[in-house]
Formats: sequence, C-alpha cells, structure tokens
Amino acid sequence: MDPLIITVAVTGAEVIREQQPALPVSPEEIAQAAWECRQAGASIVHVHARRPDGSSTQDTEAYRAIIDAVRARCDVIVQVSTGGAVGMSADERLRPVSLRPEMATLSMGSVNFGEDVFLNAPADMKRFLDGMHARGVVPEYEIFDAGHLATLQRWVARGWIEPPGHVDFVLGVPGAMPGTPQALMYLLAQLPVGFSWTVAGIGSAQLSLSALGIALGGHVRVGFEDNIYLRRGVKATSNAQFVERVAEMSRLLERPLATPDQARQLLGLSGGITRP
Ligand code: KMH
Ligand code: ZN
Repeated sequence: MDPLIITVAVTGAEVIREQQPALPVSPEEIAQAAWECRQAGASIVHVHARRPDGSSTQDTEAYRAIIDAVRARCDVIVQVSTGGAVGMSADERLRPVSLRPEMATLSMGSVNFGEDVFLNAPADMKRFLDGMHARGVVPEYEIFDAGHLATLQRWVARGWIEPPGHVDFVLGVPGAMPGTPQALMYLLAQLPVGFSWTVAGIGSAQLSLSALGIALGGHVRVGFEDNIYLRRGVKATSNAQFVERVAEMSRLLERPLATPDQARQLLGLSGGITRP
C-alpha cells in the first residue's frame, strides 16, 4: 500500500466558534492548526477562508493570507475550497484558484446539504475544471453522492478528465450518501481506473470510515469541517487531535504516513509549493 495521506479540513464554511471554540478562523490560527497537524502526521490542509467576524468568504486576498501564513510555517500541501459555502455564486467560489494553489476541490454535482441545497450546475463545474487545468491546479474531485461519481466517469469517458486523478468521498452529509461502510464499498466498486481516493466521514462516521480508509489502501480526511467531536459527547480541543488518532490507527495497522513531498508525488503535484 502507498503511505497514508492524511488531509485535515481545519475550518470549513459552516462550523462556528459557538459550536467548536477551538475552530481556527484567522490566517494565523489556520496556519498554527496546519503546523500542529503537520507535526501529528497530516500532509494536506484543506482550507476555507473566513472574514474577521467568522463569516465565510471566497475573497482572493483572504485566501492569499492563509496560503502565505501556512507556507511560512510548514510544508503541507494547501488545498483551497471551491465549494465555499452554500449559496455562493460560481464566480465567487472560483476566486482562490487564481492564486494557483497546489490543489483545489471540485464538487462533482449538486446535493441536498442539511436543510440547504449545494448547487453545482454542470456548466459551472466544467468552468472550475478548465480554470484549474489552465492554472496547473490539481483538482480533488468531491463525491457526496453516487451520481457525482457517475458524472466523473462520464467526464473521463469524454476526455475532460484524464487519469490519474484523486477523489474524496465525503460521506454522511444529511441529504447525500450515508457515512456507512456499505456506501463506501458501493462507491469504490465504481471508481474509474487510475484514481486514488480519500474518505471523509461526517460527524460520528469519521472514526469508522477513517479505519476503513487506512485498511483498504485509501487515504483519510478529518478535521473540524467534518466533525467537532472526538468521541460521543466530548468535543475535540484541536484539529491535531483527530490527526493524531488517525496516525495512531495507521501505526497499529502498520501503514506508514506520507510526508507532504510523498503526497505530492502520489498525487502528481508538480509545483512543490504554492506558486506566485
Ligand atoms: N461548504 C460546503 C457547502 C468544498 O470545500 O469543496 C461545500 C464544501 C466543499 O465545503
Ligand atoms: Zn471544504
């Protein structure tokens, strides 16, 4: 098996401080969290920007500040969000890609998202893909639902997406695929050849799906974006706690962790660092 890539989604767009007091919000806080998670074994940090009041933004300068702050602290791969927050326009969501980060997420379809709808029209998704390709940004294809994987397959068949590539199964969003082993196995059976994968379980699904990701040769995403509880009724006090736990599980299963540079190699990232 390849070494395990741990992604940490440190902030997200939806969680607020009132729910999780340790949520990193400012660029400095996000960089500090990224550094702690790197020490604990993470090689990718998935970032969302917030305004000083804590609200979500896709503002280019806000992302630039995060990327610069993380880069000044450690060598993790910075993956920006193009999902943003529910209700944002496609133009707004695409902004951080102009910074030419090493990676960016690309959601592969629309889905109910709790009480909201996370809208991803095919034409917007294609524009995101073209924008990433034009800037040398490696996409991580976000799969919330089975139809999203079917779309990925269709786009591979059309030649719009060329393997190798990397997907992230985000399982357990209310309204999308459940965070169950059965859902993960169903999706894995349809993963196109040449694609590696990460699994992100929402809420309590994070723990069991992390174990499966390690055991099945996939990769794992954890962090406050997806889950604020370390165990039932006990909130985590840092993102690094989640990373430490996955690292320990991986050690017990005798699967080494990928360094950021090993992750770059596995994911075909050429730049090495975020380019100016
Ligand atoms: N905040 C969600 C609506 C991503 O980062 O690419 C979408 C999301 C996906 O978080
Ligand atoms: Zn995200």
